Amino acid sequence: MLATDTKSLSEVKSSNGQEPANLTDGLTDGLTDGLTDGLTDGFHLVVDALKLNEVETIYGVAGIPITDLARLAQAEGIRYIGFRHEGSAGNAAAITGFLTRKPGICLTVSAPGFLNGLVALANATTNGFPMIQISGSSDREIIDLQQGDYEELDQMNAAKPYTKAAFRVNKPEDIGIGIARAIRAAVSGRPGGVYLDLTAAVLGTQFDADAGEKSLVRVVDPSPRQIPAPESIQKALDLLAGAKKPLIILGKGAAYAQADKDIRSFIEQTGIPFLPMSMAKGLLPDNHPQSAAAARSLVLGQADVVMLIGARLNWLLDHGKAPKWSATASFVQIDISATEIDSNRPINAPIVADIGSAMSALLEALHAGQIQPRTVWIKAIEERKQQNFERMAARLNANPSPMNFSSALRAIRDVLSDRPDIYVVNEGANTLDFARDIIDMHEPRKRLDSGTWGVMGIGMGYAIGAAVSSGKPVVAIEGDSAFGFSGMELETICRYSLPIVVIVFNNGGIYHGDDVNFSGGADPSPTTLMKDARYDRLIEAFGGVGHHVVNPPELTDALKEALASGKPALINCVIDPAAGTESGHIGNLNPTTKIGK
Ligand code: ADP
Ligand code: TPW
Ligand code: MG
Repeated sequence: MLATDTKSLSEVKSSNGQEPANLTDGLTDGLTDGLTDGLTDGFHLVVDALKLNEVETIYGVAGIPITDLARLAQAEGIRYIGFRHEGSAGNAAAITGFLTRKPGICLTVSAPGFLNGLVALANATTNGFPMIQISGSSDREIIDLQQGDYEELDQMNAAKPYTKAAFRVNKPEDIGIGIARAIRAAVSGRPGGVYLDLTAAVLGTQFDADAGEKSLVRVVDPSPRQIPAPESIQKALDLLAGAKKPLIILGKGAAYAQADKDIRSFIEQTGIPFLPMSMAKGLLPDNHPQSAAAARSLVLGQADVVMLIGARLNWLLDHGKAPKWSATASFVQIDISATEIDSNRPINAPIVADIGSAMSALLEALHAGQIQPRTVWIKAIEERKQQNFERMAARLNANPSPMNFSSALRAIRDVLSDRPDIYVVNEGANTLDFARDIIDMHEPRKRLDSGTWGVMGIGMGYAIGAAVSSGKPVVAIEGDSAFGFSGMELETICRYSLPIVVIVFNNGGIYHGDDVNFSGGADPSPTTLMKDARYDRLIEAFGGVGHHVVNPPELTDALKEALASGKPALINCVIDPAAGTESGHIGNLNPTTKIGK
């Protein structure tokens, strides 16, 4: 059914034999009267199924064939947040999944809208965030014969390689089971992105209301506990008990698990130093005495027994290999995904379980004094931390003009230090690396960043998802390049009047703003962005407040004012174009030509 959007709405209504007084009334009447008339349709069944499973928010971009679905969801009390690009809607859904442990929902139109959303869905899968992308699709028969339908694409099969699961609903009576399967696939085991294809025909088809209601499924216990084998707990404790230089690494799986109290308890009872991965910062406060973050290279290089809690040994941890790591270290790994074990390095004591169950089993089996890191280990870490704190303080307290990353971040850190409730979204290269090291987090799941892929473009989507799902303020610290990937969502932020402050670290480029065109021609270099761009003026176009700052006191004032207002704001923060380094802190991964440019 490829009627225009308004036509399809009136088709649904006319089935009730009533003219709605206005759109919203009509939709509400349509739902209840449809039932008394004995008829429902795919649109209504999708909304009913989502409501039955306590979906509170849909993030999307409207158009054929899902416009009425968005309208109906809104009319029925699901919050609908309309975006300017599906990538950002998808990112908002993904981060909502991470924060709430329920799948975030992204709604997209067929073919191009679907593909725009797919990057975010793939990113959710890569990061282990539960998300469902629901997309309308065109006529199956025409797609399969490639006869050139409006927005023709075999979406389900396109989605498969990038998702945890991909389903298509071909009959309205299967909507309930399709949504149930999508929810369960998204949140069970290692969470991930799930694609759910709804054909235009399924959405528009009318169906017996009683049978429709009976076809809906309320998912029971979608992410069941995965209890660890007792012997795996014992083995892990034995290994840790024999350690001289133990270390715990907390990853975003540990943050996702929401087992905050037990994780902290285990760390404090054992006295083991811990290192948080970037999105696990704040699980224990960054200023906790056992944090080894400021002695990272020392602890990675010297630990003899390492316990990974919800962290993969991927590139972010140098694959667990020498020279960054000791070649002789033994490993404990807690992960819900059995196939993660031994992925990069042999794991001596795997605990395949959900982290909540694993931590409580560990705490239960742990005897007082059983695990005791050697004093020399703790002292060595403490000394390295002090050295590094001093080095960092020197950089933070310098006051170069123009600002560099450290001096700007010092100002932000000081404003945020008494606002642990604020979410920090962060992307960029230098902007990401410096902010991760300088901005301390004090509460779990408050830092949201480029994650496993190091992807650009999550900024505004994550900020909107966090603000909408939590009702709390968000500060997004963005490289000027990073911001550009989702910058148009400033309009979305202003339209919904969300408490989001965007700080653009404007160094005029990808990595830095002083690169040259080796041809000697007039075009800017590949990494150069507009010099002296005024990003603050963008938000003013939508009624938000723009600030332009060139030194730390101005930045402090602007941020304080923006946070006090609770309104959308953007601070254009001028950073020395020469301050950044190529690829930030991962220049080692950047191949360069040795032959001359
Ligand atoms: P980081 O990037 O912070 O190091 P990763 O995303 O690489 O973290 O790793 C997270 C790991 O946590 C994944 O291997 C995932 O399977 C695991 N995980 C996610 N949720 C849970 C959970 N509830 N219980 C156990 N493991 C989990
Ligand atoms: C989807 C490649 C990594 S970091 C970056 C790009 C384009 C931008 C760095 O500049 P920025 O930060 O944000 O101004 P700063 O402080 O160093 O100047 N496309 C995608 N993802 C990635 N990671 C890239 C390109 C990249
Ligand atoms: Mg930049």
